[in-house]
Amino acid sequence: MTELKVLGACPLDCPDGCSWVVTVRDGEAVELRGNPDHPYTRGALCTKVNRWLERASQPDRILYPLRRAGRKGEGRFERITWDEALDEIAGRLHRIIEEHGGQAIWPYWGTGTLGYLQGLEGFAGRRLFNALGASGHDANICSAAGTTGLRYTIGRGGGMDPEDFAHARLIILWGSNPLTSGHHVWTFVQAARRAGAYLVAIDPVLTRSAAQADEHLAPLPGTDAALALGLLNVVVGLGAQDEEFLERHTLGWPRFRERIEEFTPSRAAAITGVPEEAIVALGERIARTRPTAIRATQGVQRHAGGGSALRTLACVPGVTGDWARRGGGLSFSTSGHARLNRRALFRDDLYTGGPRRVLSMSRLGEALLEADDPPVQALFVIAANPVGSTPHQNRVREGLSRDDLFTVVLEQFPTDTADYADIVLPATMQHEHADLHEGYGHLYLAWNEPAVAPPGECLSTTETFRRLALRMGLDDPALQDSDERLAEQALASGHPYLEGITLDRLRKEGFVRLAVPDPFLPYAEGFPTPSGRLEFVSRRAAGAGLDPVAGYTPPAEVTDPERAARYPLALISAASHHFLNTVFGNNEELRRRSGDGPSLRMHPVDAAARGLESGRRVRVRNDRGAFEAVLDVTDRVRPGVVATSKGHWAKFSGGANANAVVNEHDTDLGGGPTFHDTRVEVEPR
Ligand SMILES: Nc1nc2c(c(=O)[nH]1)N[C@H]1C(S)=C(S)[C@@H](COP(=O)(O)OP(=O)(O)OC[C@H]3O[C@@H](n4cnc5c(=O)[nH]c(N)nc54)[C@H](O)[C@@H]3O)O[C@H]1N2
Ligand SMILES: Nc1nc2c(c(=O)[nH]1)N[C@H]1C(S)=C(S)[C@@H](COP(=O)(O)OP(=O)(O)OC[C@H]3O[C@@H](n4cnc5c(=O)[nH]c(N)nc54)[C@H](O)[C@@H]3O)O[C@H]1N2
Ligand SMILES: [Mo]
Repeated sequence: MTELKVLGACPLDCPDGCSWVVTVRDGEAVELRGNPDHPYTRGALCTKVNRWLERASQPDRILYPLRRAGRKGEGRFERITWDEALDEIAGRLHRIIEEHGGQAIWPYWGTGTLGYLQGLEGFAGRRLFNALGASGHDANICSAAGTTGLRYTIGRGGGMDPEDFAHARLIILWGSNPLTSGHHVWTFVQAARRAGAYLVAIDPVLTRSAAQADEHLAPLPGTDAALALGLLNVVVGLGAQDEEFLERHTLGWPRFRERIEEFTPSRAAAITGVPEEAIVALGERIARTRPTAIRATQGVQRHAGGGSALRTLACVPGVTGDWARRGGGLSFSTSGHARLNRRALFRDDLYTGGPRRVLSMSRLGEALLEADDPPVQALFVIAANPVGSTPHQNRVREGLSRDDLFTVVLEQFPTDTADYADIVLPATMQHEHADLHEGYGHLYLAWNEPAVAPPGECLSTTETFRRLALRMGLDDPALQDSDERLAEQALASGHPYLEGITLDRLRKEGFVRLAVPDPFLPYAEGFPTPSGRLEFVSRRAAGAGLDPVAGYTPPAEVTDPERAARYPLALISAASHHFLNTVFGNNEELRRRSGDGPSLRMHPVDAAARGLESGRRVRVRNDRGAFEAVLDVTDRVRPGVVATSKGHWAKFSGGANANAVVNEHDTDLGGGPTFHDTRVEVEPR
């Protein structure tokens, strides 16, 4: 018997990017555990990833290439060989390119893995799609709004080191539910609390995390920037702004101050629905507590004004000077900090077409149904499940049903999206392939060494596209680079934060902290904006036709009175505790724990008005579609708001999930989706 311990990393779309250890006995993975040596994730995985190996050997795993044998959407397939699959794909692509040009091909990359080799961070296969002259893909579904907003204010999406929450005296969880969506930050939050820090949660829902806080404010969804301005009004009223920081490190303070003065606590209360006394009390607490740290993640920016929300939230530590203090500032993501060489990975110089058309990930239905210059003729779905995860489910289904569309899905499981494929290609899972990772919630890089051989005929994404390139007669050697070679190219950016981090070292140690200064205060000495300062007022924003001054942009549906008259309830569909987006949505035990389909939390006042009680099956609907849920009547949501969770597979939930009612609508900045900015009515089923 031989036994090996192989170091790897969780690839899922979660800020924590856990380090793990796989025990391999006689070539078989028998155990997968958190790596106790990792300073951020410290050996603990989550309820979902604890079932990783169980998932890998689930009976529904796709092990062979498949060709559609039924109608699109029906999910009937026959097994074919890799040779047949590659021949068919290459033949179809050659014909499509001849007739419509390369831009009729759309590589639709999702977030199933964030790896730099196999997944979204490195856009696996991008070199091949460049060589084919394919359309570009704007991967805006998750954090584009917030990242764009932050770029205007602080120059980059990356914020404070989450480990430094341990040094904060006041922590504000602002539209963030870490006990569900990335629990390792909690270690550092708890360390701060043991030292006396106060914890506030700002969330329309009393989440798992909010329930642990010292104080909870429940604003109307999408009104956070107005709340931030109201809080700053109190801070400035007390003269608690950091004049020295404002003078040395910010741009446009007098104009921003005028804006703050427009948002009195009573006006902020009227917009947000948060009591005026609570705004005054929290404003006073911020005024007197240094350092204050804000954890604002993606929930707060899934609204029409979501870009402005982050743009304005990042101004708060600009006014208090907390960006210069350890344990102060704002943490949205850390992904701006690891400076891997994307250009070397992407090789956009291989692109062969004319000006490149870029299609929006969040508007798949629209692009499939309406794009005509040229129409999308071939869709590659790579580590994505858009039927489950993308807005306006019915339009997505309609688009994917087009007879003239050739759809290839690279997948591990027969998802709601795979059901629409012409060809399904069997994909490896993380412990079966190599990858390079950063976390978007910490400052460590990781190497994931393959632990076992893939089952059946599964191939990694990189290998799939190497083979397809050859089959298509493309002979540029860059299309054949090995995984190790790609990783070396990504690491060779020459940036000081990557100094001393080689593939050899990563392989040996599993993970390495970026070579950042200690402590890491990214903006203590200046900001990567055009002025080198935190920009309350942005010329770039003005140039893009936006308000030059950071401020409040209202949501699209939540505060629209006409829509509210037709659909009185605002729906939030945030992270499910038991799934990771739609990954694990087909795991029996996790499905059972999640209640076997969506639930819907509703305030007792709203339930009484509809004669509904807990346990009742309801239909959640608007003019775009409907989904079914089981009602949970609770005062854990504010009146006027209902809450469900994302990630449920439509095929196990009566044919639809929350995205049946979500609009294809762009956020103010970054072109992101507006999942939590959706109005509905709820009725008995
Ligand atoms: N268990 C689990 N973990 C996950 C995921 C998962 O599906 N399951 N998904 C992963 C991914 S892809 C991402 S992007 C992150 C997302 O994780 P988060 O950043 O936490 O984002 P959400 O889950 O969308 O929403 C977080 C909270 O914001 C609240 N919220 C919604 N609208 C508003 C608002 O207008 N204002 C305020 N103040 N709060 C609001 C919601 O009620 C919710 O409690 O988590 C990752 N981690
Ligand atoms: N209503 C609502 N919808 C949402 C959200 C919300 O808050 N509310 N959140 C949005 C967010 S934040 C995100 S990031 C998106 C995510 O949306 P998607 O990017 O579509 O992610 P998933 O639905 O998880 O689908 C990922 C798929 O990749 C597959 N996969 C995993 N690893 C690999 C691999 O190595 N190779 C291949 N080929 N496949 C792999 C998995 O089996 C899974 O089916 O969802 C969004 N959808
Ligand atoms: Mo996400």
